[in-house]
Amino acid sequence: MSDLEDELRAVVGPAHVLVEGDLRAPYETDWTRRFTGSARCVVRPASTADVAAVVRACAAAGAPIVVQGGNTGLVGAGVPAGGEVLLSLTRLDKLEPVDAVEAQVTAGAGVTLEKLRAHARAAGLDFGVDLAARSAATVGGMIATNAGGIRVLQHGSMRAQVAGIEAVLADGTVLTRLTGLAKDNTGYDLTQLLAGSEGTLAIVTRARLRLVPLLPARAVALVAVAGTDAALDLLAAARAQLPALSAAEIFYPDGLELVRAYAKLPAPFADPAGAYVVLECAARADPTDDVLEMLSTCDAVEDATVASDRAGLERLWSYRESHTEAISTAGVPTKLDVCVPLGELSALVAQLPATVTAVVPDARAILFGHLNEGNLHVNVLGAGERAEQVTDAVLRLVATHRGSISSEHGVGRAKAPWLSLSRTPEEIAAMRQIKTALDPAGLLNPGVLFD
Ligand code: 2HG
Ligand code: ZN
Repeated sequence: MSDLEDELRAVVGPAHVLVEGDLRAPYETDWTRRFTGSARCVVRPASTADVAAVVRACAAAGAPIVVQGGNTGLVGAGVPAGGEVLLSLTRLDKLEPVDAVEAQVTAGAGVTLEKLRAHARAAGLDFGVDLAARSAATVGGMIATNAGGIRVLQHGSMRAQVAGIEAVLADGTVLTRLTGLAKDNTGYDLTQLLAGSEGTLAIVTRARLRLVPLLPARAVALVAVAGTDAALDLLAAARAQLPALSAAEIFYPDGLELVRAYAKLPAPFADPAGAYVVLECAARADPTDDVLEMLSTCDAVEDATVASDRAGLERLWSYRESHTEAISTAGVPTKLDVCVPLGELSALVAQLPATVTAVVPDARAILFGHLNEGNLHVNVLGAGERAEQVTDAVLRLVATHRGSISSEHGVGRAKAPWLSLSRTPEEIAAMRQIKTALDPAGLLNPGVLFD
């Protein structure tokens, strides 16, 4: 094996440089099975110093790098296109003690969301971002993609939780800014620049994260409504009347059918509905009465079921959270993650099925997502070889509704050809200048973000 692999072995130890195909394989295909490519080798550093040494060695050899966290990304940004050194950061899993006065914690890039959350909760606090892939998704990947999830309504997305960052630049330089000062106007905010940069500007190795109050009392309502317009009426009522509102999600009958078959769940209501909304309130005292009162006065509600005990919460959430897995069991989906102003959502939902079948008559689009942000996950089953044409048709439709072609999953490789539907030529040129300034040789995540 070449000099570079030997150098990498000297940095991380021979056991953590994987060159054989079967050892590399789990890192080379994404969760959806749609994106796959072979890496030159997989390297698993255990510290920031290791990452810096690995990057220096790769830079000297001119070897491109693809960075991977929990490999739960959905836009092909964390798997190789072909021939890169794959840097897996899951061994950077150190969690420092919670700072209860600042309500902050420093976490390694490889810490999973589930571990971070348990750590925060053990200290009487909580983490503000939550998403279905919590057992595998990592802090570094969530920062790199500016992950969203089900609590954006209450706490904002990942970037809002990041108070500081440590990262390795493309030449191996380490930037460390982990103090987490509440006010700090001393020039460019490099932390926020890296959040959402999809591993194209630097490699996040540690982060200083904000924590939020732990709200132990929760009430969840699964609500049947006539369709998207009624769901928006319900959302408006919930936003106006429920200060403790922490999540507002939507799904439709075809998604429900897949989820019921996959998760063996009963029909939630006696009669089918046009759409289903999950509302959650989180507070220090049981918010159930407030939820019931809002539901009883909102005309959009056709039927509803409410739970506040742990098993009931999990059961109602599973109708929404099982969508991704249920869809993947039915086939390899073309995943689109779009967002439109709420005033455009109904029209988009109405137009999507015909937009998809105009390209592939047998394909179908399963829609679900984060109602509060107008963020729809459009999962197309049956697109086959025409996935690109379906993507093109849907993303162009979204652009006509003044929407974003990627609401929370990022651009990755999957959406890079369509970036200009969401960003102006001037913005893209400025973004490219930043990329060139920080990674002149284009070694970090080539092909991600920019086509
Ligand atoms: C979710 O909201 C995730 O559940 C995954 O963002 C969405 O599978 C998807 O398309
Ligand atoms: Zn989502």
